[in-house]
Amino acid sequence: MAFRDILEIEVIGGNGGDGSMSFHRAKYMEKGGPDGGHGGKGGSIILRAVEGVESLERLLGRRKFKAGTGNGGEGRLRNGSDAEDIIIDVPVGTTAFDAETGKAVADLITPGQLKTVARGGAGGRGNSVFASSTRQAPRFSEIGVRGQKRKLRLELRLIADVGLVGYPNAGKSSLLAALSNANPMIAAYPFTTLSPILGVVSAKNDEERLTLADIPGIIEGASEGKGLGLEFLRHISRTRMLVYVLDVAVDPARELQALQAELRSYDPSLLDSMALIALNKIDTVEEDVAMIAEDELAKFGLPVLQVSAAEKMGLSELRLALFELLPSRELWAQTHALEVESDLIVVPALELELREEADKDGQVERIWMVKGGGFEEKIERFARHLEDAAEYLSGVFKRQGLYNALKRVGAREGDSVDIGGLRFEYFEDNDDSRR
Ligand SMILES: Nc1nc2c(ncn2[C@@H]2O[C@H](COP(=O)(O)OP(=O)(O)OP(=O)(O)O)[C@@H](O)[C@H]2O)c(=O)[nH]1
Ligand SMILES: [Mg+2]
Repeated sequence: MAFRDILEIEVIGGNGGDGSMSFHRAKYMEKGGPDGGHGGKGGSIILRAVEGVESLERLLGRRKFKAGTGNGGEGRLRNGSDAEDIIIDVPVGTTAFDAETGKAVADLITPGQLKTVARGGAGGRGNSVFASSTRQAPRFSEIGVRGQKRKLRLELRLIADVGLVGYPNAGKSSLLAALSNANPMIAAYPFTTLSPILGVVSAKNDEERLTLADIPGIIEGASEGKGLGLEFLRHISRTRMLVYVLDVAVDPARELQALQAELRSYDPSLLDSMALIALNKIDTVEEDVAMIAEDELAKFGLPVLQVSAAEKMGLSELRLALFELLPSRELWAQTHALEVESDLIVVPALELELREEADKDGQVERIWMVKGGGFEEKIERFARHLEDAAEYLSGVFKRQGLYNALKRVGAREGDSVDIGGLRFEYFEDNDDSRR
């Protein structure tokens, strides 16, 4: 079975339903008031972290997720219903990146955590809301906002609680086998373990559990591609605690120093993780040799535990230390969670550019091209009844400060304003009431 842990998917939020343009009809009434209801919200695509899934494999076969469109509003003030959100379950430890920008969109590290990755569009408003004393029969309504659409790169990093790191042959797999339910391959030659393996460790009382990850051995020069390289460190970059497994008989202090240098070159924050040293294979040396090694290792400032995976020595102390020292998920997340994109909708910055065009009589017409500021989107929403909505829109633009902004860059009475191809006449904003 291939271990798929990087996957690209496409997520498409549903469009909002359109607002309705309708007028009340009743017997004996010539013309009733506007009664168009609002459109419902489009469905969003949401990622949810679930425990107990170890690969993204589950998602295979389906690469595209599209949420439904909100229902349209109707007359008699009937609002369209919202479309349902689509929830995609992914394993705890999944990070989603925007495939185009490379930015992190979601970092799911605790079970049950949710993150919207493609927003459904808001529903359009019906014509009833646009009625005012001066506009009693608005002949326009909004269309729904388009849903967000993008490609995501999902990356799964095993979120084991504890990661075993060490040189090849140090006895990592032997320790995993001795402490957990896992059955890794163990052999007296380096690079026996070729891909990460997880095991579940139970506390003595059997109430608490933690997961332990065994990864291929690391050697000096791994950051330059020696051995199996550092690729597998990705899997322990999200563990909350490291156990350095060292063979007591082969200069453990030197090995630890080399290991830490490799880890540092991959990701310096790995060295800030909670860690302890399992000084392994103590059955192979005299007691004083182990004591000297332990003293030497003391300078690293980490707890040292003497163990023998083969002879099952010191294992209950090691197990106890794991449960005692493991930082809580919440505490860990405070310092290690990736910075992800916020849920706020970002309005692109307003850009104003003056264009001068000669008309057929040789008169120069000044046109202000407007980009950003959310104005084009605003117009798009009235695409169905642009002419009828023009006066309303002009008022909105004024309230949102467009004309003031134009004035600051030198707009004059008689200039035109072009927003997404639609032309308005610029007028001086003499309204002092809002100062
Ligand atoms: N005497 C003794 N031998 C051990 C002990 N722990 C592991 N070994 C032996 O050391 C050898 C390597 O053990 P592994 O557990 O495969 O080592 P590893 O660190 O997983 O090695 P790689 O997967 O190659 O990185 C095997 O022959 C084990 O039986 C121990 O505590 N005492
Ligand atoms: Mg191994």
